[in-house]
Amino acid sequence: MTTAPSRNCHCTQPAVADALAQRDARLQARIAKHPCYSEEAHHHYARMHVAVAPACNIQCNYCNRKYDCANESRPGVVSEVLTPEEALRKVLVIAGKIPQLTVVGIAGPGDPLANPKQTFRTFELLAEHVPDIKLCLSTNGLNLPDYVDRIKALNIDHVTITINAIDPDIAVRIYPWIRWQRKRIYGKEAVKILLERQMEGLQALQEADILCKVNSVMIPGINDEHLLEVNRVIREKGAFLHNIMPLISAPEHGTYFGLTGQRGPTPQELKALQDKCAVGMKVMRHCRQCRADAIGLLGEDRSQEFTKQKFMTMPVEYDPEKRRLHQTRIELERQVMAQKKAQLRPQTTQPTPAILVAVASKGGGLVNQHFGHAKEFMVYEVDGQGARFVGHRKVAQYCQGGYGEEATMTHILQAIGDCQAVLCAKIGPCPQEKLRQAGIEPVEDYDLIEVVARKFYDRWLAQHKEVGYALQNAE
Ligand code: CLF
Ligand code: SF4
Repeated sequence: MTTAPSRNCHCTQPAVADALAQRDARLQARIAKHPCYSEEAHHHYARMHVAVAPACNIQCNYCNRKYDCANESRPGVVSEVLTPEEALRKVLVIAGKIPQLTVVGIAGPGDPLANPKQTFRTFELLAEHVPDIKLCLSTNGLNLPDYVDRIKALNIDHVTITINAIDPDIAVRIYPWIRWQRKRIYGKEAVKILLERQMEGLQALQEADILCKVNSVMIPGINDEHLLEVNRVIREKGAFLHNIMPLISAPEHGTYFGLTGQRGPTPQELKALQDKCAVGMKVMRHCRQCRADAIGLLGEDRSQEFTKQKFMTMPVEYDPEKRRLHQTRIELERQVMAQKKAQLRPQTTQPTPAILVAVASKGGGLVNQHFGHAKEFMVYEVDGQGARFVGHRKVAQYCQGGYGEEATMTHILQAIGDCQAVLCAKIGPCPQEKLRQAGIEPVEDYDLIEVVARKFYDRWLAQHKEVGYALQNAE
């Protein structure tokens, strides 16, 4: 049986397309200045964390309770705990000094929702006194279902849940116990409660129209393959973004995994899993596993400039109008950059080989940092279609004031050995030579990352075609 086309068909399809476009535009506006939820925004906007939440209600095997919550932080980092009033003062000081600060998050040092009094008092103060800043929260999820209404009422639009497993048999290898209804519960009984509560929380966020990012710590041999299943389930339940972070475990951190020799993934393993998960949903690759008192652009850590002793004596210069003007200038720059990027048409529709390049950048989406000053390199995958950010690699800074460069170069070569080039604003003759010896091309330039990457790729491809033709002829 054939069905006659609906008489509404032609007029409803554009309407549906319009509605979808409007929904996308609304979504885009919600994340446009959030450096974690938007990869593009992280080149321009800063976040800070206020460490007001010391206690935790679960134990993760990658966490040592002396340090910050490792669900968002690198293990081994200790942050100064603040009262809600101190946190407000800190934000007022820093919002004046860093006008591109758009987000304040609470991510520890324990679990924010295991410290609801301090967490929500802080959010209330911030909502009242710094209304132009977005609020953000990261939790293990155990207490989340109890607080979604309160989160919504405070207009907290971004919530992260760390979900490392959906299968209790796997989760039990990650979490030894939880504290639940005033009792400590161990083993499978504990993880079943935790996983149920995480799913319930995710569902409630979805119903409340709060954007949810899921963090997962990739632990090779325990949950690495299983994270594909986690990805599928959270996608179905409406999570907005999946942030798969590498386990960091070293014996000196004193964590269970560190002491038992559990390794973290290699950058290649992490990228392979992120690539698989990226097929069905947005994947975050620019996470820096920040401290619970992190400040600045992702990748720069200015927390030591604003210790409690320092910020308590600094003047409050918060000025919403100045901040608005500064951010307007950023948005104009972004528009210019977007136009420039739009002119970079794909070089070819034919598949061309993909290569990796390492980029030294201080932010702004530019190649604008000296090789010797970089503490991390951003890694881009480039092919005939364009350049895509795929991760970053922390390195020891090459310039050590004349000492120790040999050792730092060894470390840098280990970190970016799979890249074909380093794109940077300047590089001295000595490191240039060492990079070339390792088969990595040093490229000096100052422009949009995508522009410099494309110029290098075009040269690289032309050379490799020539080599390919020469080899073919030789045969
Ligand atoms: Fe902080 Fe987290 Fe909010 Fe960002 S961090 S609470 S969502 S404002 Fe960002 Fe830092 Fe990664 Fe977290 S880079 S650790 S994902
Ligand atoms: Fe540590 Fe965070 Fe896990 Fe609590 S939730 S045990 S603070 S990593």
